[in-house]
Amino acid sequence: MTELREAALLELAAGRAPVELEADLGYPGAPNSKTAPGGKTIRRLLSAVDRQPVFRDWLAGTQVSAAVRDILGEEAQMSRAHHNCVMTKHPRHGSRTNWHRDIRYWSFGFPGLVSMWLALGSETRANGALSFIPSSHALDLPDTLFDDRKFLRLDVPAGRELAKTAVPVALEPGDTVFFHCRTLHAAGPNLTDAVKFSLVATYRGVSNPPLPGSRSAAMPEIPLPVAGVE
Ligand SMILES: O=C(O)CCC(=O)C(=O)O
Repeated sequence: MTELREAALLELAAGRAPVELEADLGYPGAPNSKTAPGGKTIRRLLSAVDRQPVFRDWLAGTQVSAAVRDILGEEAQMSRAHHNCVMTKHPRHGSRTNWHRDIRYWSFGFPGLVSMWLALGSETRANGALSFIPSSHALDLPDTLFDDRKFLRLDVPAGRELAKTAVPVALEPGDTVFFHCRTLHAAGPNLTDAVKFSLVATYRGVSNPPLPGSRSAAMPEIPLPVAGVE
């Protein structure tokens, strides 16, 4: 954990591309533009797996592989195209993320992927921890319940009722959450004065490749160690 955290701090200080800025996303609370105050605030240090060996060792290592295999029920690969980042949430300019499903812009044979979120420090309501809507991966929700960016609409009663069932998940450093790519989740802003760091990745089973030609297929994936030869 110390090595992972130190690597994350180094990478943020260096700010090397590829990064995604809060201003790129434009979520609630983000700076309006790259030239506005806080406009260069980093939201994601992308390509985590190609930044520091310690990230790759964790993200495609035996511990995570075993958990992912258990969850997916088959051998798995890590996507380079989705998540694969150190997610940072900054005080002041770090934005809120409204209710969404990770699969919303991804293209795979079927929606059976799992995301992994490793807390590199404490995650609490105060610094923008995640909340989840339990069992929402199994709900067949109409498109009309989502806005044009595929966030759950809270201006309709059904959306508000669903959001009431949310469970906030406080994490200690080293706690890891695995969640279904259809599970609705959200996170608030960071009201503390320290940056929050999380290492985030997504995995798919070998039977579920990305659709050819899609953004999901645009980068080579990373096969995880297989059972028995770890
Ligand atoms: O930390 C956050 O704001 C949540 C990020 C998130 O859910 C996502 O990028 O899918």
